[in-house]
Formats: sequence, structure tokens, C-alpha cells
Amino acid sequence: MRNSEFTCGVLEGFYGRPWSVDQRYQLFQWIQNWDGMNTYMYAPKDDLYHRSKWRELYPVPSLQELQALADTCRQKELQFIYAIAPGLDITYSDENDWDYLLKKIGQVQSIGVNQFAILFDDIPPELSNQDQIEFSSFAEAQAYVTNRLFEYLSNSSLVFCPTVYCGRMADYDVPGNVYLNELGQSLIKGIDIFWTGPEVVSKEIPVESIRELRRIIKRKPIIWDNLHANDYDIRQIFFGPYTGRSLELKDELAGILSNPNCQFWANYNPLKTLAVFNAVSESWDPRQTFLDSSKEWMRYFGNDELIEEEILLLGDCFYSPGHMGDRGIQLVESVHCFMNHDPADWGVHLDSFKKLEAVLNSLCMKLMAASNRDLLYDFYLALWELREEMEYVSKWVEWKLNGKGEFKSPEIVPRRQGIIYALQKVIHPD
Ligand code: GDL
Repeated sequence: MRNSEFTCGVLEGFYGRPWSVDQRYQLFQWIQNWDGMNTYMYAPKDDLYHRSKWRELYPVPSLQELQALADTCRQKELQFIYAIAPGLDITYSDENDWDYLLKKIGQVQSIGVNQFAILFDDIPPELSNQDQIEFSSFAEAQAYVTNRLFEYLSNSSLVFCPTVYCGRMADYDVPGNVYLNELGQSLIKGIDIFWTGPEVVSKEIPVESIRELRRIIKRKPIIWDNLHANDYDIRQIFFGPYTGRSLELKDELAGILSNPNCQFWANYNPLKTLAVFNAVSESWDPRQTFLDSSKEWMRYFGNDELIEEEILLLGDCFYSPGHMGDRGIQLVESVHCFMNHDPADWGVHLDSFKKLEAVLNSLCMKLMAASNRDLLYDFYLALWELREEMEYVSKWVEWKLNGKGEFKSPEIVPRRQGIIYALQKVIHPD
């Protein structure tokens, strides 16, 4: 492992299409270049052999691909962690399942991997009939298999993801959670434990919440950080900085691994700013770090004509869960003003809106012509939706200022259609 003992890096642990091999190589290059990062964890939920078909061995071509990834990490002195997720249907007490697990781990060991994770997130919380005879609790069953695996791996490292992996899942009562208390007691001390914070997607992780958790699990957790994950809502994308965590938090942790946007190219700022967060010790300014990293991000778009203002608008509009950056806030404020006030009271908003609209349009034009098509396709949905809304507002503003009769914009509204829209209208009428 490079630089320090603190694990920091990227966890490919989202649902949906896994990243491509080339994207992962790009990622390793970034991690190697950045101070503060040292780890990549392989855990794509939809790699069949990682989760649904965890018992089956990788076919040769996929194994070779994994080996190439692991080799590249080794050459770059990065930690490569392979994660397996048997929780959907494992029978914890079944020796056959244990053999399957060992064979699979053995296959991955055979390509030179010696760091592992075993994940029990998002699984049915019931023990099978057979396991109910053998174990008195879920925690006991999971600890049994995990400890056994840790002992089998002898010198290798192992990280465990519990089924209760955030405050919300413990009904915000971590000290009172029987499952977590039991795990803290029974998991061998050398095994690391993942935690996502108070929530699955934690906008903030208070230091005190981790101190409390530490007392229960009897070790420092590794944060599985879903701050920039977007697999739960494909209409969102997050280009903003690592934020909502203080530097003090690092003292309470064994590591931080970010599980970011499914769209690989969206992750430059989220990841680079995490690397900086880990590298600094005195002061930490997420906004300034975002501004700095946005300038670096530009070089990956494949269009030298892009300017900083365009990239910053992009980042500010799609910032982080529940937050926008300055330009995004400004845009919404202007539209709010248009919709709620007479044109005579629009003041600076009209000018400010038109400027942002012009920047957005030129950004879109340049992206359409950018040579990194992979990046363009990653951003398409989000950008397109924003542009459509802007176009709608623009026409509406024009009509307010100069139009006559009813406002008509037939080609844009109504927007959402189809089954999802119909269901949502019934389920959430408000
Ligand atoms: C989860 C899943 C993760 C997913 C994330 C965001 C954990 C431990 N597991 O619950 O795979 O990407 O939410 O949707 O976070």
C-alpha cells in the first residue's frame, strides 16, 4: 500500500452498468497521480459473478480482465480489493456454500489478489430454516462465515459490510442495535467494517456519530461513501466536491472509499476533492478545491475551446445531493423571480438568466463537438433536460415581455409521459 495506512479511494459498488476496463485504467491513473488516494475496490453490484452468481467461477476472459486490473494496481502501488457479495442466498451453515466461497476466493487469489471484502448489504434479513437451527442470530451467522474466511486468508485483509450499514437502518439508535453490538463483539478485531454514515447517502457525517459507532463495533469503520452515488435516481448526476465531512472525522476512521456516479466521467471533481480532503491536515475548503479541480477536469472533455465559466456552470448545476453550486442557485432564483413577479420587478435577474443561458448553450455546442464521446454520452441526459427547461423558460420570458394571448410552447410541454409519469400521478397526486 502507498503512503499511509489510511485507506482512501474508490469503490465501484453501485447498481447498473459497471465501468469499462478503459475507464478503470483512467481511474487508476488518477489515483496514482493524486496524493491522498491509494485504493480501488471492485464490487459492481451487477457483475453477475460478484453477487447473483457468486458461487460460479469467472469465465476465463473475465478472469483475465480482472487480473489485468489487479496487475495494473500492483504496478501503480495501489491496493486492489476484490469484494464478494454472497448474502442474497447463502446458507451460512452449509459446508457446500463454504466450499463454493473458498473456490471463488481461491480463483481470485490465483490471479494475485490478496485483499478481500465480503458484503452483506441489501439482502433479505431473514435466516433460512437450516440457519435458524444452527445460529441464534443473523449477526452470529455472518460473523461465523466472515471470521472463518479471515482465518483462512491468514495474512490478507478483509472488510465486512454489515446488513445494517447506516444510522437510519439502526433506527438512529446505534448503541441500542442488537445486531451491531453482536457484530462488534464477535467479528475478529482485524476485520474492517463498512459504514455509510447516518444515512445511505449521508449529506453530513458528524464526528460524534462515528465516535458512538466505534464504541459499538469496537474498531474504526471504513466509510463506504455514497455522497456522489446516483444509481438510485438516474436523472441525477453529481459533479460537486466532497463535502459535509470535517477533517477531524479522519481520526475516527480506518478509511474512506467513495462509491460515486455510475457515469464514470462525472467523477473527476467528486474523487479529486476526496483525495485532497485526505491529503490535507490543517484546513479544508471544499468550494475552493472544487474550483481548482474543475480546471483540471476540463482537459478530459476533448475540446480545447471550452472555457472555465462553462465548466463551472456545469458543475454548479449538478453539484451534490440537495445542493447546487453558486451558478445553479442563481439560475433557480432568477426563474423563481420570473414566475412570481411582474417583468417590471425582474431587475438584474433577466440579464443574469440570459448570460447563464448563453453559457449553457455554448457549453452544449462544445460538448457535442468534443472528442471524448464517452464523456458526452455520460452527461447527455442531465444536460438535455436542463437545456429543455431553460428553453421553456426563455420562451416564457419572451412571451411575458412581448407576447400576446395565451403562452404556447407545444413542442416542450407536457414533459414526462408514459407509465412512470402515470403511476407517479396516481401515487403522489401532490
Ligand atoms: C446502497 C448500496 C450501494 C448503492 C448505494 C446507493 C451500500 C452499502 N450499498 O445501499 O451498492 O450504490 O446504496 O444507491 O451503500
